[in-house]
Amino acid sequence: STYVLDLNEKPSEKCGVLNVTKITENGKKVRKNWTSSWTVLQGSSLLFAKGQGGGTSWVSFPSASGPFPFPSSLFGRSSRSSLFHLCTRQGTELLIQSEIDSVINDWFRALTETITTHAWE
Ligand code: I3S
Repeated sequence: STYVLDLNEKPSEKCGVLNVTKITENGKKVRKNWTSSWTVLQGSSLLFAKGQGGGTSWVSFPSASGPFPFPSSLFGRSSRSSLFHLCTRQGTELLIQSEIDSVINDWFRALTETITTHAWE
């Protein structure tokens, strides 16, 4: 689904560039397609920019539901390090990765907080 981002609505909690791929969509396994994407965490939505400039649209993953799997569940999912696995209630699973350990650790912390905060919404 597309989410129209109103930047005046609320300041974003976090933004930056991450490598992202879906591994499952609506419960079905899909082929990985790693892309580097401008990513914004706002409220309970995680937004990935598609396209650039005036043509930017946003792919939203609202209602991300925890708990995050333990790192061991990443075994066999990717040869990349510094990544984590995010599941949404809609049955979409993403792998989120950065070359920089501290970057991925910060995102993991921010998303864990978001999921905890919005768990009962
Ligand atoms: O789980 P896989 O199949 O080892 O994932 C790799 C593939 O998705 C590959 O694409 P092709 O199947 O089109 O070759 C990607 O280029 C790789 O990046 C994937 O492996 P990593 O370990 O980077 O997630």
